Parts: sequence; structure tokens; C-alpha cells
Amino acid sequence: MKIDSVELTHIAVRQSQYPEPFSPEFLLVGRSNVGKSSFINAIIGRKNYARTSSKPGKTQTLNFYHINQSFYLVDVPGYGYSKLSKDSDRKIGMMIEEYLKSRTNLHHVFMLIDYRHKPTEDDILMYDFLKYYNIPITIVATKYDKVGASMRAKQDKLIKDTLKLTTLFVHFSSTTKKGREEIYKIMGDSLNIS
Ligand SMILES: Nc1nc2c(ncn2[C@@H]2O[C@H](COP(=O)(O)OP(=O)(O)OP(=O)(O)O)[C@@H](O)[C@H]2O)c(=O)[nH]1
Ligand SMILES: [Mg+2]
Repeated sequence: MKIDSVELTHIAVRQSQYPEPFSPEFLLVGRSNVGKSSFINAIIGRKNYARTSSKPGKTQTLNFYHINQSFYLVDVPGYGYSKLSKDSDRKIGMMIEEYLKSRTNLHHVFMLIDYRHKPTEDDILMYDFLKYYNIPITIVATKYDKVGASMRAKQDKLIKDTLKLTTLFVHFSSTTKKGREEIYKIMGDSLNIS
């Protein structure tokens, strides 16, 4: 897959603000600070087009990135950021749920988890929640560059066991771009293009 153009076209907090549902969409979900916005930048090959921050809670809206004028990557706020009130976490949950419930053109979900840590209770809840909607899901383990070679087998098992994964997951690093080709392949297959 080649990325020829990118445009942030819609910023939404409710359904009436989404684009018309005519282009396929890929949704990014995951804990705050896991690297969703960085993942988008790595995929589109731009440095800070999707705004990132070392402080959790950077993305607060659903951001629709139109790629090659043919499909969307949708960045969302992260969950499980303890400094935000429970109320705010609930609002984010409802925003994501409203999207999942209504989005007929959603093709695939990339659920990002941090390769360095055991998936949290929130990760497990989110994964179970997504499975309920029967949408194809790929688990992407971010910050791969931060885990030394001697720790990888242990982290692989921890992630697989905690989420009870039956499928493979993608090792990803926005820093080194590891895993990017695998993501392009998954997107291309989903869109039926190469
Ligand atoms: N080393 C390394 N750092 C990363 C990677 N991905 C993201 N980061 C860093 O992690 C921090 C958070 O990244 P973001 O992309 O803003 O995370 P996010 O999931 O969009 O966060 P919210 O918008 O708050 O939900 C930033 O400081 C990034 O530079 C990675 O693959 N490797
Ligand atoms: Mg973000």
C-alpha cells in the first residue's frame, strides 16, 4: 500500500459530526498514551500530523483522517487514564460505543496495547467489548523498540494469556516502523487492494 494523501477532515464527538459513511474505516482503540496517534503518523509517514504527547489524554475527540481519498483512519481518545475523572472515562466509552453501534462502514479495528506491560483490566474489557460486535480485530503491541530481546518471549506469552488470544498479534514500533508492512497488508486485504 502506498500513502499518497492524508487529510484530517472531520473532528467529532457525536454521530451527526461523522463523515458520510461511504468510505471504509479503520478504528484505533487503546489506553491513553499507548501510541494510537503515533501509530497513525507511522502509517501515513508523517512526523506529527496526528498530535501526540508524552502526557496521557492528548486526543479528546474522534479524528477522521482521510487517506488517498479512499478510506479513513479514525483516532480516538484513550481509556484508562486515571487522572481524568471516571465521568470523563465514561464519556469516552460512550463516544466509542456510539461509533461502534452505528458505523456500518467500519472495516477493521486495530486495538493497541503496550508491549512492555501486562494488558490491564481495561484492555481485557475493551477486547471483550469489541469481540461482541463481530468486527475483525488486530491486536497491535506498541513500543516494541523499548523491550529487550531477552524479554520478548515472556511478554508474548503474558499478552497472549491475559487476553486469551487465539490469533497472532503484531509487534509494532512507531520509532523504528517495525510492523508497518504487516499493517499495510492487513489494510490492503481488508480493502481488497495491494
Ligand atoms: N519508544 C516509543 N515511543 C512511542 C511509541 N509509540 C508512541 N510512543 C510515545 O508514547 C507517547 C504517547 O504517544 P501517543 O501517540 O500520543 O499516544 P495516544 O495513544 O495517542 O495517547 P492519547 O491521545 O492520550 O490517548 C508519546 O510520547 C510517543 O512519542 C513507540 O512505538 N516507541
Ligand atoms: Mg492520541
